[in-house]
Amino acid sequence: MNKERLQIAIQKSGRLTKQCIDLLSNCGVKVPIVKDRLIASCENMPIDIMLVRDDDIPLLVNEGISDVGIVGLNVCEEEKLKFKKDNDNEPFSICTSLKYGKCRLSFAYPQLWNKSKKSWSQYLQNTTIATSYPNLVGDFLKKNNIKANIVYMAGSVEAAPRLGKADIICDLVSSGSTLLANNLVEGEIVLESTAVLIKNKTLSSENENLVNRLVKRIEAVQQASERKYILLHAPRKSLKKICDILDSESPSIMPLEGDNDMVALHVLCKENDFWDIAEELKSAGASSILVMPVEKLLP
Ligand code: PRT
Ligand code: ZN
Repeated sequence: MNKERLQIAIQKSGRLTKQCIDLLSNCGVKVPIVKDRLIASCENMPIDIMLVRDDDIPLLVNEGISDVGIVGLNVCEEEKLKFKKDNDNEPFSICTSLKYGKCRLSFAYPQLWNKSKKSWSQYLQNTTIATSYPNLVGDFLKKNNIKANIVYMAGSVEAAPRLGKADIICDLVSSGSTLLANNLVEGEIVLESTAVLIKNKTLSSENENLVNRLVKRIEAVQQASERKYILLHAPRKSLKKICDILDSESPSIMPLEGDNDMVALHVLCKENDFWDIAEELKSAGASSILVMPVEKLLP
């Protein structure tokens, strides 16, 4: 392995893979991914991408085999608790949170669970809980003074109550349809998660600089993805109202040749879902509304 190049570990094949590759590519890290290859070398920057299972990423980063990694906060926090238990020191650090891989680690109860008990903590008391995240669940129970038995399952956690392996589960939820299909009801949330960028604690100064540059690029790409560039024509008399709807600090306003009543307005809008705003703008007299994506936004 070439230690002069920054090693970034991402998930080889799973829910985070495509978004990781797209994000890196939008940050100018061009990576030719070759099927079944463990390492892909970036053509235009001193960066190599390691394609591995997501569960291995925290360990690879902690040991410095990989300098940086992208992994779900759920995996990151579970592994952090494991490291702390074994070594009692803080391992890798989180550089920035990403906007994808959104989910939550939640308890889920069978729909017919005894409803006479009052609070969620009473629900959990003395139960058997199946989960792939025993450290996060154990930590949560301890902080809330709950005594329960944790059963580790690597997958198909949602089947545990039906199989008689556990009373309750604690698993990742996004749309909730898996719980519904298994007659389970979501309860207390242990952790809200997105993908995060993590880094080794002792990087060389060159690699530290490269990671800082990468984080700045990621932030620029992520900010841009939440913005739209709007061009529209507005009646001069409705300008104040239209600017209020757009919630913009400083729109550019230009005259329209041969029309004294109308102006052209250019503005960066924070609203990603533009439909509601577009209807309001129309009612306020705006016309020729053009909505464009923003690729990068540098402060
Ligand atoms: O092979 P490898 O070990 O790399 O992958 P993996 O199978 O362990 O992970 P993968 O690809 O399933 O997920 C990678 C990461 O995506 C997770 O660690 C989370 O950070 C994030 N993520 C986001 C999710 C979900 N959403 C998600 N819904 N991971 C898993 N799920 C599963 C969940 O476990 C449950 O089975 O989807 C089901 C629930 O989904 P809903 O939509 O029915 O609620
Ligand atoms: Zn995994």
